[in-house]
Amino acid sequence: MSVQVSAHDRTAMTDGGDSVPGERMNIVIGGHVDHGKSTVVGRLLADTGSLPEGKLDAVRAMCERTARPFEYAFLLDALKDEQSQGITIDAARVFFKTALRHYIIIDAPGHIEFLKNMVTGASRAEAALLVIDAKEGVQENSRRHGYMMSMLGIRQIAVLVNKMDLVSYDQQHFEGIVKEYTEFLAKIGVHPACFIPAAGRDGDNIATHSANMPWYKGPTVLQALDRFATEPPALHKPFRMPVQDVYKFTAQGDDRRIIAGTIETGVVHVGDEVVFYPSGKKSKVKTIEAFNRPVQTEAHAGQAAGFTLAEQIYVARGETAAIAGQTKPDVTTRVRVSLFWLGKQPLVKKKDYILKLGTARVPCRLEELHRVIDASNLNTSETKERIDRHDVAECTLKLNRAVAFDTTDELATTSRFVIVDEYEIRGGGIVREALPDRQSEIREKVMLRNFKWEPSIIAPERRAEKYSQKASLLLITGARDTDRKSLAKDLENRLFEDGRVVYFLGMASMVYGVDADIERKAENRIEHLRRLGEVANMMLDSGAILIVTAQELSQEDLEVVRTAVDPDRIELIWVGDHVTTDVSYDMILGDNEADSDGVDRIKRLLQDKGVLFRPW
Ligand SMILES: Nc1nc2c(ncn2[C@@H]2O[C@H](COP(=O)(O)OP(=O)(O)OP(=O)(O)O)[C@@H](O)[C@H]2O)c(=O)[nH]1
Ligand SMILES: [Mg+2]
Repeated sequence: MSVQVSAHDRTAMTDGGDSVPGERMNIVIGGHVDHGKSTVVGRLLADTGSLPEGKLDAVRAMCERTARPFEYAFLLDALKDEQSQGITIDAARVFFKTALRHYIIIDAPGHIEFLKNMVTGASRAEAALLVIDAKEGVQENSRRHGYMMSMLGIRQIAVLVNKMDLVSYDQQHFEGIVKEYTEFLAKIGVHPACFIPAAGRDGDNIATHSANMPWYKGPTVLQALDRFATEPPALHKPFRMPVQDVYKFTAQGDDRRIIAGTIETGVVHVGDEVVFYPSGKKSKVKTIEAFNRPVQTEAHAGQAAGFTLAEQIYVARGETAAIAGQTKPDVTTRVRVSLFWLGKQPLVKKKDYILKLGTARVPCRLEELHRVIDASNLNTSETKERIDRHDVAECTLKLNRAVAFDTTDELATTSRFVIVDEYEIRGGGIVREALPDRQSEIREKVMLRNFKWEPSIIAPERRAEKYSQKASLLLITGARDTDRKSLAKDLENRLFEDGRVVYFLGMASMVYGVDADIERKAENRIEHLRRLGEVANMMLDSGAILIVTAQELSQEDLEVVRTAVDPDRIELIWVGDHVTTDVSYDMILGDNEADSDGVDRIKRLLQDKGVLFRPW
């Protein structure tokens, strides 16, 4: 029997399942502070004989030495200390087993840890234990945790009414709590499997039935756990694998890449046609690369996997792999979500946050707030202008670029996200609905174009290596009276002299050529930009650096171009002291800087961004 408490595992390459034989189940334990979560877990370990030799005695002796009363919760601390060796533990995972299966209990010490674990954790919980102190009764966090569990899709819940010794094992008292909490949970759609009167400290109804509560005929905690159904791996669902990393073979002349990630749902076979979203690029699976496993022809939900593709397409971390013909993920920059906010600072409009969904990380903003719910009492407000700590909100988020995801009704796992503020996770939730954005129509076209794209036998890296540059689009924009064109031409000349593959594309060349069939009217602006994006995309595919000038590009204009051209390959330079639009730029050149100094500065920017490879 192994017992282990470890920092929760975020490495991509660990396999979700195969190392321990037999069935496994992840359980999360929640409840108000001090209601006895850790005690219950410690007791479960002790009573199932899952502790390392002598551990219990050692902790008891330590308590005696320090004249402290023994606590089962100390067992967990002792196990943690043993294993952590300096790394911060954010969610303790405790292992034990019954005759039926192996369990991993996640004693998430707070909301944030719980959220992290459910959304980004290696071991997502399938079931939950909610602990309520019999004497204190249902408290704020008993409700909040219940809400969060239900929101994140945990359907199997057992409620432990703990510390029954403090209420003289009274059945009426127990029934009162059952009634109150059942009513609350029913309002949020949760129907617990059972309520168990228990005393964690003394082991009543934990592993064995308690003589103190002969009136209780239901299951012990262990029995309740064994009655939970394991979720079968989601094999029958559409295939989804968020791309974690792309590894390149380093052998000479070998330009294959391994697309790696953890498969969330479904199965992939060699020969399957995979499509990557948001780009819509597709290729066939050539080989499935196993990590420390024999070569295989399929990989399935729960596994960390990698595959190589028949054609060399450019795929990056953050995209999601799906299989052609199966239900597609949604792709958009506007989502209606339910989220939990845990930050000290409220979530407000006009402020940038980072949304992490699957392996994608995108800046986002709160666009509209539809409803705010206080999860501790279910009070609702439709007039609040911000989301305070512990609020649950229904709102619309606007993302800085499109991501692929599923709605919670379609595929729960790929609908979950967290929100990062100031480098810390401060909230999270689920996507309820994909909303259209202004690029929806273009995006459809681009996805089809990518789907149909004739891949080159020359991989992008080969061109990059040959030309010592990363293909890029430089958009030079600014207010009406700024001289962008001379700057662009000087830059083109300079880069050309340096031996770069570079081209300046004048707007007139577009307007009277590719755009000859559409008038220069405001309502055609998006179509002009789409075509510009398509031309740029081809030039970039050929490995070139393309320079384009345009007057007063707005953020929306940029987003249209970014729909057609990989956003990582665009640099935007604003010329002029005054920024007259809302566009986000990579560099600004003042009124008097658009000269040869300006060209130098742009060159440096391109070197810093890795567009121009430095000569050493
Ligand atoms: N009387 C009594 N006290 C208990 C029982 N179970 C736990 N306690 C006590 O309740 C206190 C809190 O227990 P913990 O297990 O640390 O509670 P927790 O929920 O893990 O607390 P946090 O992790 O701080 O939120 C400790 O002093 C325990 O000894 C019980 O069945 N009866
Ligand atoms: Mg605890």
